Amino acid sequence: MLDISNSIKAQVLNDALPYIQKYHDKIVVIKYGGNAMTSEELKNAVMSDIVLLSLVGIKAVLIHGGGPEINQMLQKVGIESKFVNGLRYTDKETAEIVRMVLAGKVNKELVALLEQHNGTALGLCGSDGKMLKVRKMKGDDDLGYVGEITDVDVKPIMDALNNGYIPVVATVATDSEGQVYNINADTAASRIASALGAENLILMTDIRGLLRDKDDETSLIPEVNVSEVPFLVKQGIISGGMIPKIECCVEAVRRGVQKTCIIDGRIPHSILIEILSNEGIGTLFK
Ligand code: X2W
Repeated sequence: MLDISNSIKAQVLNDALPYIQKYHDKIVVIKYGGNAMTSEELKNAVMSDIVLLSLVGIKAVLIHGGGPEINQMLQKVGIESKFVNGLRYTDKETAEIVRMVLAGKVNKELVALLEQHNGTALGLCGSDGKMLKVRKMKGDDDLGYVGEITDVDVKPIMDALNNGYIPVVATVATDSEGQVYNINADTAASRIASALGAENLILMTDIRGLLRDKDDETSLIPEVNVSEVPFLVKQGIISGGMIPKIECCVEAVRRGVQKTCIIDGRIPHSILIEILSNEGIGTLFK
């Protein structure tokens, strides 16, 4: 524990005041990816940050992934994990396992952790209250039951927020025939943030943000205007797995989310640094 004097503690809190005021009553969507759920300690730090935001009057919505946990479960039952352009090939059996892991395990664990930090959380998935309408994703490759969101009904999330709950959303949904669809959590967070008219969308992952040189963590690009994105892709600075992630940021900004950022969930309390200070952390898209 860092030994800091009481006056510095008071100064830190006082410095946060303008940010608390700016975000008061505003919706902040936090996407917590499975790659950033590396230790219990980190998960606890993330949950306590979210409880703190909620207690100072910020309407925090937690959308989670859980890719590594799905991989583990598939391995246990002897199904091979297959990805096409970063999306999991999802047959009927895999879709059931994805629902079990995301909505059954990861979602309930995060809710329980928030409760342990004295937050009041409500776990939901895309099927609850018909929140996410999905159809089979179209494209060159057949990905099986990977869902594309056609509509978001924000009522279940708004009802939870207006009743003082922190909504925790697993990104699986069912179609009108009851077929389960697997939805990429970044894409879902982007669509949900837009539909909510969120002030901020934060994608928490296991990288510092967008790096000019992917092997050099000090080459972080702190801010990107979404109009520069095609140029950065052409230059190869945005490549591979970063392309779909950044597309989610661009989409959210285009659909009216003021600020979208990719931050490093491995840094303790990165959410608080991002929202309640002028430091910022990671890469901001606007
Ligand atoms: C993802 C859903 C979970 C997710 C999957 O099956 O892994 C698709 O790929 P992370 O931890 O945020 O990667 N869905 C279609 O996105 O989790």
